[in-house]
Amino acid sequence: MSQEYFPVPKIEYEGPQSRNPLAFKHYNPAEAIEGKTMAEHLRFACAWWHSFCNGLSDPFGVATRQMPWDDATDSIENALNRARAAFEFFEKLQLDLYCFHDRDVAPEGDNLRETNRNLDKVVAFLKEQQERTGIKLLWGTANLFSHPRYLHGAATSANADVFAHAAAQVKKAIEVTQLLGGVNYVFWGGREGYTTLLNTDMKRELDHLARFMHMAVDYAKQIGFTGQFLFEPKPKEPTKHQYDFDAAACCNFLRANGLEEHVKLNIETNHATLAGHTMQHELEYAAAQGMLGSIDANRGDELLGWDTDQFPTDLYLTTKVMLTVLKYGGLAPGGLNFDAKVRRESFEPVDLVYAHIGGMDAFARGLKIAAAIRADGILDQMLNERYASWNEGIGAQIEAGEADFALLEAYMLEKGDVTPNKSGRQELLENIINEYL
Ligand code: XUL
Ligand code: CO
Repeated sequence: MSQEYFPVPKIEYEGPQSRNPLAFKHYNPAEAIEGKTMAEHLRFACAWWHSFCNGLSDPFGVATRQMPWDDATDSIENALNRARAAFEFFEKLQLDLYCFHDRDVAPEGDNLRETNRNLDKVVAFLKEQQERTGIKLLWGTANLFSHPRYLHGAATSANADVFAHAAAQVKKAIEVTQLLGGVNYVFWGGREGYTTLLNTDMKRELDHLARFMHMAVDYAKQIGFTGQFLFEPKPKEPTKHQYDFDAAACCNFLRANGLEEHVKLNIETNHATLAGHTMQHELEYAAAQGMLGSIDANRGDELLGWDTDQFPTDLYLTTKVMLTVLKYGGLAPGGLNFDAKVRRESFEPVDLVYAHIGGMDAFARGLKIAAAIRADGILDQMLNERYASWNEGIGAQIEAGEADFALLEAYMLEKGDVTPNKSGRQELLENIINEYL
């Protein structure tokens, strides 16, 4: 038997009464809610980079994490061991899906040809492991930000050769995502943004980014890749200003460049809060535009102003996320990818197990609570009542496009003034949510 990297048994559902820290208390994959299983609703995915590559160094200190699968070399054997650890982890945690960047799974070589060969070797192993376990790829992506060649960005670099290298890298990343049956492909900005406008031609850079994404869409079509493309908003980090700032900026960019038919959004909690929004705001905005594709599930820290990528454990947050997800009919082919890492002080392999159990249980509870609130119907009822004036009379006429300014003036001259407003009832609504937590 190959080496065991995570010293835990398979994590099973034991129910809310269990005191076993190595069990799910709420995530019961086969349990049906609103006609689908929990596994189908939640579509949990593991993020390869944080889980198996990130040693947890920070600007003040070196890596602390024990990673017994990693010999700190750039060898293929090391990459394969990392993959063995990953699949052991997915199986033990009942994670049906995973996500990766090309450079997470295979080392960069001396040139692009060698790098692609490295990737092919590891991807063949990943395919075998997927076939052995039934675990699938939620999305693939390309790392266009770690290597020094990308210091000015990739598709928005001032250097055309960098654009070309990034294009070649994304071409290959789409190919391996297709080979592994990935159902989405993600574009996160990386260093697509700027630090000072003094050296930046913003218009030119935005045009280049659009051209780049069109090339990806065209290539996918050419090779028959049918996965969903996703654009991931983030307002800052690593650059001062990222072009993919928030859901609204991303929707505008996609529409302005004729990409809205081909690309949806991957919304991440900590990116939403860095942009000064709540996660639910970003989800509602994207979904209302028909652009909600997938979720990177994590959270920030309310006292820290950077991307802490913590595991989500706040039930209020997961409940609100699941209320929006259920309202818009679910996430598939998207999913809930834990784009999260353990704290630098939590350096043992078992900490990654606790982290995922916590995140999965928090979302399972959020799902159950959201479904109970929906079954009760009180929130919907109060919302409908608040907008009741639009259901008939002048409101219905406006919504149907049957009114103009002259008609509304005549209506109001006749009426004299508006009917009194109703209370917004925010405090009562917040009390109602708390009753279900
Ligand atoms: C960075 C981030 C990325 C993307 C994939 O903040 O979220 O990991 O999700 O490139
Ligand atoms: Co992310």
